[in-house]
Amino acid sequence: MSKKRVLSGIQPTHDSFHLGNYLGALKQWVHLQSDNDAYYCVVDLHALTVETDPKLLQKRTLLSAAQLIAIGIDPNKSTLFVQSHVPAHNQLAWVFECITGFGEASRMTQFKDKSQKGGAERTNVGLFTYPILQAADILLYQPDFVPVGEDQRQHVELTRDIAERFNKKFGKVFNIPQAQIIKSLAKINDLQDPTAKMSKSAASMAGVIELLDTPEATMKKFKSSVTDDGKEIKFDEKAKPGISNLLTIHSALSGKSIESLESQFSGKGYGEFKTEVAEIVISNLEPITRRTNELMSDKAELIKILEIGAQRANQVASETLKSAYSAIGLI
Ligand code: ATP
Ligand code: LTN
Repeated sequence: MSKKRVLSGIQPTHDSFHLGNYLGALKQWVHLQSDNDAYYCVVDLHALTVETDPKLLQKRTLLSAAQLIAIGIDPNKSTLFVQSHVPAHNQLAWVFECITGFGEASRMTQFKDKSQKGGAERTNVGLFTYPILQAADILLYQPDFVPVGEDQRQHVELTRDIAERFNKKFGKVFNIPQAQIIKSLAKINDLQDPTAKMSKSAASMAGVIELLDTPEATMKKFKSSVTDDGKEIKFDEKAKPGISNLLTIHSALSGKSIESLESQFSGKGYGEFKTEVAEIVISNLEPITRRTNELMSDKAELIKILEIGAQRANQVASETLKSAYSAIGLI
């Protein structure tokens, strides 16, 4: 049986990915590359919707690619590339913009949220057409599945609608992909506010564990994580959101079940438990940081890896673009 194709993307909007990205999504990417034909893209064009300093964007694009390799995305198994290295993304996005309704795009909740938060002043047209560029990212590679978090379900639905509309009007060019909503075995919450998800856009980074944090910083964040009432190490999201979050993190990294952790820590105090969770996180992150730094210390080599990825991506993408252009009447 031929391999299924998967495609996903992540924005280089921060220096470091966080534990929520890693345990909730990126570990799944690593897992998926073994049995599938995987395409993973650092979506730098999407990151332009947020105002960034050019030097910082360059650095973050490389850091994102380096972290993906460091967590185990193997550029020999997966096609790892940077979105702006494949011009077909913009070229197809224009075609899609011309077959997407204004009302349809206006209904995207991510656009509504972000434009409301930023206000009219900071809302650019790119933020509005963002999901259409995402549809091009996806459909160019004819994937079967798009592994994403729940928040991206609506964008994948729009992608399917665009593909179906195009195929119906102009003949079948696109495979209709399915969203593979990553049921985060691990939904990781903020260590300072364990009722909110760990997020890059949190007001304070004190409860956000970044993959590239130093061991000291990680230890400090765990030690000062919020403490619930009572003394017992028990999983109870309502009564003990803080401890439950730490149990989830431990379990996701150690592979031990929550029940076995509860009995392992029975009779032990919060302090000892927090330290042990911090230690397991540190020992998992240490090789990731080391490998990321190694890759960043030889940027020429890293760029070479990304160029090879871009070549492979360009081959597939330019074929699809050619079919789409021809179907719609561009000579
Ligand atoms: P923002 O809060 O700015 O939207 P984010 O930190 O949520 O950013 P994204 O770039 O939206 O990160 O997410 C990348 C991937 O990581 C998505 O697939 C998302 O579902 C997953 N993810 C993000 N945060 C968590 C979390 N706390 N727990 C589990 N998965 C997460
Ligand atoms: N919008 C996504 C990132 C993204 C993406 C994609 C995901 C851009 N293009 C294509 C999957 C497939 C996000 O914010 N997580």
